[in-house]
Amino acid sequence: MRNKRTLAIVLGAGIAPLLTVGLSAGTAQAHGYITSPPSRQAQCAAGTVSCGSIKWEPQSVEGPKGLRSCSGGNAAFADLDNDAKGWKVTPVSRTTAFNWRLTARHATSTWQYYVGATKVAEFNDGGRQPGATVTHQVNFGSITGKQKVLAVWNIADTANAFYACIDVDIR
Ligand SMILES: [Cu+2]
Repeated sequence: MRNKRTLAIVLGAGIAPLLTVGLSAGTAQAHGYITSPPSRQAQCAAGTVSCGSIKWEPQSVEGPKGLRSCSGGNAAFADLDNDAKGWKVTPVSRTTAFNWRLTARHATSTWQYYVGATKVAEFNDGGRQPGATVTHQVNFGSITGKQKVLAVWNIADTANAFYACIDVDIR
């Protein structure tokens, strides 16, 4: 009994600040990222690669539409632009499922996938609100070998997009 009460007090003290943080993050910084194959920010969050603050908010790589960088232009997330950080490369097939986890389900214009300057896939949601998880089947066509895929989530009702880079070996 005494142990239970102590636990309740500890939890009570711990939950209030967590809720406060959770709510402010929910309104200002909750968005989405690619979980599999593991994107660079997912590898940061999992501790696969050691990173700066991106490890706490892998869903927050937001920047103006039209960028082609892994960090979305965020200096605080510059780790993501560094190709020499030892990112784990995932072997994938010519057609591969990319999975997003959305912590805020923003109305969506398009989802785009680039390898270098080549847009290999685009999915048009026409302004619809996506589910909490989204999966796209991406066909790489004649592109093979080790590649850095840039995935872009273009938001319908803001000027911004979310960015994620995924290191793959297409076989
Ligand atoms: Cu958001």
